[in-house]
Amino acid sequence: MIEGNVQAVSTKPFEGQRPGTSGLRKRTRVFMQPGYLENFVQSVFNAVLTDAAEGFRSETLVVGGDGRFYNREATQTIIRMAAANGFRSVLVGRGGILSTPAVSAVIRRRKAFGGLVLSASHNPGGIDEDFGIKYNIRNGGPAPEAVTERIYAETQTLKTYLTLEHKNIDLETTGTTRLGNCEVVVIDSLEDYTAVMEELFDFEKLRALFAGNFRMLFDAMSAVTGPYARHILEEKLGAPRGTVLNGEPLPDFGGHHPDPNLVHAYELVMAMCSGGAPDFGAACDGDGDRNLILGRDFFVTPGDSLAVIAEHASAAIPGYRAGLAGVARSMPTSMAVDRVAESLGIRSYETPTGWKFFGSLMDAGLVTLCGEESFGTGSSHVREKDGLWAVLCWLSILAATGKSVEEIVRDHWRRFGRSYYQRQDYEGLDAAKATEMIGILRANLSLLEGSPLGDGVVARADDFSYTDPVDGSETTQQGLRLLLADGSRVVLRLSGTGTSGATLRVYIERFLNDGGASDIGEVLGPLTRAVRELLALRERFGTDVPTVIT
Ligand code: VG1
Ligand code: CO
Repeated sequence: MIEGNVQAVSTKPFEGQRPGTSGLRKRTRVFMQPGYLENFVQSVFNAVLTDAAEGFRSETLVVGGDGRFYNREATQTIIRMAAANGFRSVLVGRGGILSTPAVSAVIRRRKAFGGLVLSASHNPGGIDEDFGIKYNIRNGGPAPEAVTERIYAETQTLKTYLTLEHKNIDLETTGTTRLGNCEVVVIDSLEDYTAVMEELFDFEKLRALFAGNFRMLFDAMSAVTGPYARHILEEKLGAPRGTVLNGEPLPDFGGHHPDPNLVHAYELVMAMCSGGAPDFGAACDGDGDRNLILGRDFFVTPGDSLAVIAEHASAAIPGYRAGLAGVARSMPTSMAVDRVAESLGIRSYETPTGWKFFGSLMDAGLVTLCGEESFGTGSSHVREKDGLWAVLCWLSILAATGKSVEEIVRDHWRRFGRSYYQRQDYEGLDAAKATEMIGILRANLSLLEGSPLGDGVVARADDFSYTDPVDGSETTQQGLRLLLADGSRVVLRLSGTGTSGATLRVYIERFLNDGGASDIGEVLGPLTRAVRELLALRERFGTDVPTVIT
């Protein structure tokens, strides 16, 4: 029996609580409506109750977020609801703070039942910006689609949620508070994550790197990785103070997009292009699962970064000394890593967009490394993509090879050839028109086969669907693919993480075994222009200029 004063509060379903690519993301004010967050959280609990052996009585829930506006209030609400729903314990990051990979690490190391991550990731934060919540399962990874669909079904019929009356928990100090039968433990947000990094990487060697002339800049973008990066890079590895820029997590991320790409991480990009730039630059997103890798005046695309890490992991990183079981990438991600996998004699799996599809492959021991074109890289050490981990991978490769970032990538291109690759985003489109456009193209895909596109010919056109090789689950409509006769590709899909309007993502890739010497604009130009015409972007939306190119 739960002590205290559990209350069943009557509620009515809210529309639109279906989790997208990565959890439920909405405007913050939408989340702040009475009952909105509560309904979703109760729906999660209802949906996963049958996965718990004896109800939640012997189970632990992890809660943490990226510190954005409403993080603390939401954390207090979830603590009360978890206690009322009978959880044995709730582990909360101090200050309500846990990066996404840290949530995954805590769930795994402390054998928790699952966790709730409060974040809208790279989306801006603030009362007029975005908030989000995502449920992670026992393996530490995002709930697979079968679970998110169950959650969504619950949101549509929910009548009551459970909570109890209790004053707010002090989130600022580590320690334990009892709420009825539930132990609420405020934990050090950095401890579990740092321990995992120390298991994987040779901190001695990295300390020696910083003890020499090597210098880096890390931009935490006023988001969650600030404390993690300061602790690991500056305190543990001895990088000079000031290595971490924007290291204080702010509820509105200083008014910026915490999205580590060439557009939004401009402060870092400028520093890396200036005279006297350091050897290495990196940044992470709002919740710490994405990464940007820069050399001196040199940008490493996420697809190349994944391929380079795969190429060097076993030689440069102790945690991967035994080699890689396999690799996986989301379908729109460049095929660079496939070539490395081939040379290593391991398999490369192609999954739909979103980290939830990698979990079953990692659990089954089929893959060690995974990556997405959207600045996400990770491995089986947790079940989320992991920004700082990628930074430590690069530091390890730099230390092991003694080469510069640019030399490492150019060596890679010489050995494997280069996937010239770009993602062109058109944000803020009219959602109905965008959906209609994709629908028309989907219906006419077969007509495109055999017809010219830019300077090539479409050999095959399809709508990507995926059957999970481990559990057999099927996922359809994951992106339109135009596969050209020369191996080039164009992929088109609509974003599943936005909160207003639609974002069209156009992914363009062309492989050349030219040592990487060509100009990317020239290589991709003809296909870029042809796709704009094919989609009649100007006619439909009044513009054919992408808002962000990565
Ligand atoms: C985007 C990316 C996808 C990534 C997802 C969550 O999704 O394309 O690769 O997994 O964001 O990343 P979409 O549906 O908008 O294309 V994160 O760091 O925002 O949790
Ligand atoms: Co993120």
